[in-house]
Amino acid sequence: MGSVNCATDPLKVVQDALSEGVTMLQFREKGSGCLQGAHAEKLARDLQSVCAEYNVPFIINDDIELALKIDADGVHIGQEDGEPAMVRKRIGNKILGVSAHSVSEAAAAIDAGADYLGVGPMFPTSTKSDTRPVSGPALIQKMRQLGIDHPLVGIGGITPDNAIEVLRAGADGVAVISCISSSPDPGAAAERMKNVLLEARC
Ligand code: 3NM
Repeated sequence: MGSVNCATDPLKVVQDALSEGVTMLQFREKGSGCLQGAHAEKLARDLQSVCAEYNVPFIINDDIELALKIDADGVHIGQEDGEPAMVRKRIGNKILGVSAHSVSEAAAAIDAGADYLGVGPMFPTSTKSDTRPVSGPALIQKMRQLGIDHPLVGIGGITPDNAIEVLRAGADGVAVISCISSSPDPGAAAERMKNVLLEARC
């Protein structure tokens, strides 16, 4: 999430989401009206502190310099954000997540040292304008069938109503922005998602 995704105060959104069981946070300060420079850094540090309270890993999207500066737990990069192998070198043993939209992108990211892959878009989303065509959960299923056993997280348009399809396809988890951050009650939204995921696991 980033500040532009939030219907209410981003810190409160994250506090509520973490208190209801969100297990990892990625700071993604992007889009029109997003915070820049020192303002973005301040929000990152504040969110990092909240994550620390909940013992939840705090990852930064794209901005490797910021991740190193504030000693975040990791970095997430897209296919256009540089070579995963170079990023791995720069961040040492911090968590490295890479977005993958095909089996070949997934295999290359794993070879380069990715710890987990974000696979999407699972469903149509209006949160990110430059997404690839919707792949659907079938892409995750295909990755599993072809022997990819790395942690996979589905992303894009995921809600409590469709999350189960993503898990059934073989994902280890789901990544969401708007479903929680744009909700008038982010805590309730996170709780609903958690319950669906726990049920699916059973
Ligand atoms: N990456 P929401 S889709 C950040 O397909 C992002 O790689 C995607 O937001 C990808 O949960 C996406 O609101 C947007 O749909 C996710």
